[in-house]
Amino acid sequence: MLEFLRPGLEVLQTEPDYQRPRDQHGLPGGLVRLSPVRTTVIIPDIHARMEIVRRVLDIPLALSPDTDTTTPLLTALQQGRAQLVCVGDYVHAEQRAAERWRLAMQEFLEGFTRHTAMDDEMRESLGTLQMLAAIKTALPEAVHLLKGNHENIRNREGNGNHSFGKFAYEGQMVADYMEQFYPPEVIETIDQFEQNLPLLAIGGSFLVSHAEPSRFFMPAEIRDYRENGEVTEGLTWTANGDAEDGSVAAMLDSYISSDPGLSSYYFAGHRPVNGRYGTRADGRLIQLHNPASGIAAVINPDQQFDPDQDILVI
Ligand SMILES: [Mn+2]
Repeated sequence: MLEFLRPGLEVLQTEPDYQRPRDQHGLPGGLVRLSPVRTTVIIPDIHARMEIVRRVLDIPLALSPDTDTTTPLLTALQQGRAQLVCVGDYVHAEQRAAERWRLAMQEFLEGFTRHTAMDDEMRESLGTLQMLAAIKTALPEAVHLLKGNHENIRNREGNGNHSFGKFAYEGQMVADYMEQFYPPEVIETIDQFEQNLPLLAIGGSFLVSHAEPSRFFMPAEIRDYRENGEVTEGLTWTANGDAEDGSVAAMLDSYISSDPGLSSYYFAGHRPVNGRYGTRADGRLIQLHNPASGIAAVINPDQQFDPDQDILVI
C-alpha cells in the first residue's frame, strides 16, 4: 500500500496551481480546472470493483471524427488527448457483496478472530485505491480523483465526514480492521491521500462532483475546503431532494462560460440510478452511478453532449 499510496499522496500535495488553485495556506485547493481541449471521461462510484478500473483504461475513444479508428483511453491519456475524472467512492463493496458484509459483520463482532470475508472486502477496496493511486501517479495532469463520502478510512465524524453503515457497519468495520492488521503508517497515508482529494472538477461545458451540490458554492469556498467541512459535506453527501432549489443551475451559470449554442451539464454519482443515467434539477444534473454495471460519460470538446449517445456501459 505504501509503495503506491505514498507517491500518489506526493502528487496530490504538489498539484500545480494552474490545475488546482492553492488555498490561503499554499495547499492545493478543492477545485480542479480541467483542460478545455481534451476529451473527458467521467467514471462514477467504483465501490471496490477493481475490474472496472481495468475496463476504464480500455474504453475506445473516437478522437478524430473524420476516421473510424478509436484510441483506448489509456493511450489517449498518455498522449495528452484525454482526461479521466473519477467521482469518488472507491471503497466499500455494495449490494453485490451484501452476503459477504453479513458474514464480515459476524467476524467483526467476534473481534476478527476469523476474518476471511473481511479480508476479501479489504483486498478489493484497498486494491482499488492502489490501482487508482498508481494511475494518478503515472498521469498526474490527466487523471483526477474526486473525493466521495466513502473516502474516510478512519470512519471519522466531522470536517465533512460521517461514519458510514448501510449493509453492515462498513465504516467502523474497516477502521477496526485497519487498526488490527495494518501499521499506523499505512492508515495515516491512506487518510492523508483521501483528505487531499479535490471536490469539484470544472470542464469547458460541465462540472463534476461526487454528489449534487447542496447549495451554490463560491470558488473561494471550494478552494479553501480544508477549513470548511460544510463544503466537503455539501459536495459529497447530498441525498436526492436535499439540495436547495436551483443549486445546480446556479453552479453551472456561475462556473461555465460555454458558447451559447452548447448546453452545460453537472455530473454526479452517489445516488444509484437504473440504466445508464438519471436526471434531476430540470435535466441539468446527470447522475451516473449504477451499482450493477460500469458506466462512463464521454464528453468531446466543442460538441454538444448527448446523454443518450455519450453515456456508455463499459
Ligand atoms: Mn456516495
